[in-house]
Parts: sequence; C-alpha cells; structure tokens
Amino acid sequence: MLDKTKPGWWKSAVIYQIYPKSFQDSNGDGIGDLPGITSRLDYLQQLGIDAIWLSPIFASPQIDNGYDISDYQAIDPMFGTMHDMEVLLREANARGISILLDLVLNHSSDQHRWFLEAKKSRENPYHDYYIWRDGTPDTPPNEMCSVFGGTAWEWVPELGQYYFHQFAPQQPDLNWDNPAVREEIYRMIRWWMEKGVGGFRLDVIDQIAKEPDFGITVNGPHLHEYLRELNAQTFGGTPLVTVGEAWGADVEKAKLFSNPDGSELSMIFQFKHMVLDQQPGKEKWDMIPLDLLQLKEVLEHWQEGLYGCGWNSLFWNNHDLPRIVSRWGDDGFWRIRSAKMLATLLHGMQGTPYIYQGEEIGMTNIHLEIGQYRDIETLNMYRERKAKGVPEKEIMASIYARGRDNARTPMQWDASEHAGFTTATPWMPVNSNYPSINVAESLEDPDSVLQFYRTLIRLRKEYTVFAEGKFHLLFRDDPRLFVYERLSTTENLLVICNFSAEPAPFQLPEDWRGADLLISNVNRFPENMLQPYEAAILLQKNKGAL
Ligand code: TEU
Ligand code: CA
Repeated sequence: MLDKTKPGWWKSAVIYQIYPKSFQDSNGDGIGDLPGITSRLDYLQQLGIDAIWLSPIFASPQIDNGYDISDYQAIDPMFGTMHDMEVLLREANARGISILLDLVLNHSSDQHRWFLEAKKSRENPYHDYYIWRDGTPDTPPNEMCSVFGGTAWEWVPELGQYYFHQFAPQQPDLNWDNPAVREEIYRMIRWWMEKGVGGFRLDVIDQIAKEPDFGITVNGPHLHEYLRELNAQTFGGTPLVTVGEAWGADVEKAKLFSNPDGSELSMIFQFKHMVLDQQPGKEKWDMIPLDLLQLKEVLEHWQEGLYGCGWNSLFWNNHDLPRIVSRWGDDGFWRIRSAKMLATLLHGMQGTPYIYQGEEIGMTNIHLEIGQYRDIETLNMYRERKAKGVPEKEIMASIYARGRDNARTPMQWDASEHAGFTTATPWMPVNSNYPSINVAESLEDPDSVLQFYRTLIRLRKEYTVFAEGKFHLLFRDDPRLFVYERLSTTENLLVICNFSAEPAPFQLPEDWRGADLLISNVNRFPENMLQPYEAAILLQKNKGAL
C-alpha cells in the first residue's frame, strides 16, 4: 500500500476510472450505482490500483451523463444516497483506495439552483454567475460554436439576452470572473474534502477562464491565476491528488498546470497523443490511419518535456474515447496479445497510468443501430451530418470507430445474462462478446489481459525507475517497433513493443544482453525477430545509466 501522507505519492500510483452508470447495478434498475461500486472494491484491490476516478455521481438531469450537475453537494438518486457515498468512501479508504471526484466546474446544469435564479431577471444576485450578452433573437453575439454542435449562444426571450455554453444548451458556462462563483466552488470543494475524498479530476479545466467576446475558450488570460487561487483556497498543501483535463495544453502550459511546486494541480490529462488519427484541424469523426512515427514523436516530446518539471497522465482510454484494442490494436485474432502490448507501452513510461473500466480485460468497441446510441455528442453529429447529406454508411462507420458510447457499454463481469452487470435490461446494450470477454473468465486464466495488468501495476510499485527514470527513445525510424529505455541512477528499463500484426526484425542493443526479463506477452526473452504485437520489459539492476 502506498503511503498517501507522502507528498507526490501519486507518482507511483495507478488510477482506475469508473463510469458509474455502466460499472455495476445493485438494485435491478439496469443502471450502475454506488452500492454496486462498493461491492466490487475487492476486485479493484486485487488489481492493485491506488485510486478511483469516479465520473460524476452528483445530482443531474443526465443530459450529458452527469457532466451537467444540478447540485454539487447531492448524489443523484439514480446512483444512490449520500449514505451510500459515505460507505463507498469508508470501504475504499479501508482498502487503500482513494476516491477522486469528477468536478465539472466549467459549467453547471441549466437545472442548477443558480441558473434557475439567474434566468429570473438581470437584477437577480445569481444572474452574474453565468455569461450573458444582449442581442436580438435572430443574431447571436458572435459565431462561436458548441463542442456538441450548433451555436454556443442560447436565447432567453424573457431577458432579451443570450447565455454562453461551450457544450449543450443545458450546460451553461459558469462565470469564473465573478469572485462569488469562485468562492461558492471553493466552499463546496472544502465540504467534500471533509468527507474524506482523496482528490479531484477537474473536467475541461483549461476552459474555465473564457473570453467569449474574443472567441477565447481555452487557456484564457486569467486561467492560471484562478487555478492558483483554487489551489490555495482548497487542496493546496494537502496530499490530495488533482488531475486537470486539458485538451488545449502543450508542454509549456502543462508545466504550469502540474508545477512541481504544488501551486496548481498534481498532474495534467492531455490528449496530444490521442488525436493523431484524425485529420488535422477537423473533427474527430474525420479519421486517418495512425502513423506510428508520429506517435513516437509526440510521446517522446511529452516524456522529455515534462521530465523533472511537470507530471503527465498516461492513458489510452476514458469515457470519451473508443476502446484502445479496437482502435490501435487488433480486437480480432490478436486481441489479447495486442491489448497487452498497448498496456506495456503505456505503463512503461513516466507519468501516472490510468486504466479505464474494462480496459484491463481487453473490452472492445461495439456496433449498434443508431436508435440504440445514448450519447448526446454522437446523436447530434448523426443529425447534423445526415442533414448535410453525408451517406448513412459513412456516418455509422465513424460512430463505430469514434463514438463515445464504445466506452460506455456495461462492464462485463461474467458469462451470465447481461454479463453480471444487472438483472434488468441494461440502460446501454452489453457487448455481445461478453460470454468470452469478462472478469470471471479473466481471473481463471493465468494468461489473461487482466493478469498482465496486475503484473504491470505490481512492477511499478516494486521498481522506482518506473516513476523516476528518464525516457530515451530507440529505433526512432522503425515503422513497426516502439522501443525505449528508462534510465535512473540505480536501475534501467528497456521497453520493447512490436506495434504491428507482422513479425518485426529486432536487434537487442549490445548493453542489454543478459538483462532480466520482467514481463513478456509471449513468455520469452525478446530476440532477433519479434512476433506480432510482441512486448516485453527488461531490467538492469545496480547499473544506473544516469
Ligand atoms: O470532455 C471534454 C471535451 O471537450 C469532450 O467533449 C470532447 O471534446 C469529446 O468528448 C471528444 O469526443 C469533458 C468530459 O470528459 C465529457 O464527458 C463531457 O461531455 C464534457 O467535458 C462536458 O462536460
Ligand atoms: Ca441501479
């Protein structure tokens, strides 16, 4: 168990993300809930994780699955009660697992008390909690668009004003320039801290300091000022772990967000490695094949850029991304081996690894009928492209590849009906491959993806070089190999991956002869010709290269 009173403990931690709606139903209504999560804590403890990032469980009309919060200090009845939350906190903490709440501070729900008040009149004390502009019904203040499609301005006839929303109209943006808003937020965070949460994931945190009149949404001029204030007024100086989601961060900005002086957040969660297979400047639906050389370049850039001066999250998956084994691995013949290769590549790097529920058993994407999709982003895109005359087949292909619901199908626990997720009809269809891909089966099989993840997690705890080593890329121009060293003053790692379905010629570097084999997905010391998707990690003890 990690000593969580030690500053920086989260550098050796592994974090597991739970999407509550799809994790475990306990009361037979087809929707995952808090008691369901509590009932699976033993499983997570065996996996070896140190913290859970819990996607939003707060009161919400669920327009965007809880990322539209109507009361930050209440639990949505769908997920249970405040008592259920307290039980989860107590039981998780007892197992050495911290609970990180997912705070959506950029916007609230339009059903939040603040917004209901704000809409009443221009003079209402809450009016200035949101962002308003005068106008006429047919001319929005400017051309700004919502991430989920359409204009970012919603007309309120009673007030003769528009309000600003970067996401759905039911997700009005909060006005962080108003000190009263910031104070309310800090008070709420302190309240949760007293309840024993272990930290926070901060949704789209780089978008809080917007300047809509200048078209600025991310990295607004006051962003880091607000973050330092947030830190000082709440978790600053405590061992809590905080992770900021920031699509707009480059390495230089990431150094501010995750400044080792602790003035902002523990770490950054950025996506530069996850947008390489989309057409530059276009939407995620406009896909191109992944170029491995580019992936190496981007990951190296971040590994080197933050070394000693910032901290990154390591992830392939979350609730917004398709399943990695379907995306960059092979979810057919090589599913197990490629899932292990991707895990090796990620967990060998510097940063805090995140495992998204089901990733540890190699869960895959799903193909549904359009009527079975639930995600607001997917449904809006379908409608928009349909109206533009894009062929149905093309739209569906992009949903199969990129839709967020790929990640949101219920967790596959066992081979019983509905995969052990629920006894009722699940809110989202279970992937039909659950009889062969599930936790129960993975626990039995010593060669499962799950057992491999357990080993990777254990290794990170055992050898400090995983958290501390300096990254050094090898075989830069090889079109199939992704190989790198991690170098420290006491021990070194060599991480070897064949990122392809073909055998790949490989020459073990001279100085790595005779190293120890820590893990391999084909149970052998890698030499000469690597097998399809082969991956391994070698260790040199008492031979620090730094
Ligand atoms: O996501 C941030 C975000 O910008 C996403 O909408 C992203 O562009 C999209 O998912 C890519 O497909 C966060 C949450 O993770 C997401 O679930 C929420 O919908 C969003 O914020 C609004 O709160
Ligand atoms: Ca339920």
